[in-house]
Amino acid sequence: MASVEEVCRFRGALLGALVGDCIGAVFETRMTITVGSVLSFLRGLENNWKKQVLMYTDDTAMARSVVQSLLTKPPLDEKDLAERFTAEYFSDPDRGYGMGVVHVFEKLQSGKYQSVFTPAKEQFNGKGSYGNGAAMRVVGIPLAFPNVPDIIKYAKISGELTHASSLGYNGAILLALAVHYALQGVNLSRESFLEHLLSNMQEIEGDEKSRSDAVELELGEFPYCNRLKKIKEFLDKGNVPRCEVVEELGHGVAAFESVPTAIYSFLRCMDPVDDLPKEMNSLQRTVIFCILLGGDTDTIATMAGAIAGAYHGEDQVPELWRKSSEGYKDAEDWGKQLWELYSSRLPS
Ligand code: F2R
Ligand code: MG
Ligand code: MG
Ligand code: MG
Repeated sequence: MASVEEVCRFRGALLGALVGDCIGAVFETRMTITVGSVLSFLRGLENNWKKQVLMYTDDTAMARSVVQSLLTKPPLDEKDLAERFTAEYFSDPDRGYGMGVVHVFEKLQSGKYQSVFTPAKEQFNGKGSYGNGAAMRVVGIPLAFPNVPDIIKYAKISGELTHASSLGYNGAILLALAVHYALQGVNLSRESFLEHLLSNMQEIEGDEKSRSDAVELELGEFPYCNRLKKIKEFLDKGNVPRCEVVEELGHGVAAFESVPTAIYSFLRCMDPVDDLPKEMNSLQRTVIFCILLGGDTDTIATMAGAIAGAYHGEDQVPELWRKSSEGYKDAEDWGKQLWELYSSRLPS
């Protein structure tokens, strides 16, 4: 792969995540969203550009902290990352953070970052959060580390700062691996992409904590693997109605009800979608498809946008979407810097 093409994928991942969050946030928590309302909103951007900036939410605020920490304190300094999350939250708390995670920031700050994993372990009566907050911000990890063991290790550590339930950090690992495989582009078929994820997750979900956390929540063992199998079934079936996608894969704030949905949306939108304009590219379709599912639209769209951007590259992020999104220049700059870091870690 030529270096220009590689940089384009790294920028694509960060920009895809950014536009997914910024556009998805407009529709967050709505349950019924029509194609007409999303297209009309997007057309309105043309008239409003420069007047109205689409603000990013907690998803991007935290993803930015991960990227900045990876770039300045390699390979990953958990104390630095905890401090960045907390400083960012207290400097700008109105970005739509999860209800539980703010207690982690309060305890991290009052505990002076002495034991950075403890506050997350105390969440939800000691069970830890299974929210999608660890996954929504993880995109920087697969852009900084080229090999699977490092991605698993650092996605888990970065997740555990706020999400001690294995359902929370395993969602982050799954999303990070999806971005990693997406960076291969067309060199990897849709089938191989899913097979790689399934094989990695079988090992990850086989550990004792993953098994017991899943059973305790009555999800059954191997919840992510089972959802990856459902994704394959849906893709084989073809045109699965959106209501069935929501019914089976979810659109909620839990990682297990949103990370698989984002992966499905990316894979589904490689092909045209019946009720979306034919001229739209795959990344545009992916972001809009996620929004049309309703529920946690910013987070599902940011996760799917990251995968789609890594696969299709920044050229598929429309200029108007990019320039309407707060902080897009940082995403462009950091994409290049992460590519340099990633390349420096490739075996010579
Ligand atoms: N918070 C939101 N959206 C709500 C509406 C925001 C609105 N626009 C506004 O501005 O006010 N979105 C953001 O939160 C999600 C990420 O959350 P995160 O970081 O995982 O937080 P938390 O608090 O740890 O978990 C989220 C919720 O999940 C439930 N939950 C998690 N673990 C649980 C457990 N063990 N037992 C029971 N419930 C658990 C709780 O309801 C948590 O509050 C993203 O959507 C982001 O965009
Ligand atoms: Mg958000
Ligand atoms: Mg939490
Ligand atoms: Mg959200």
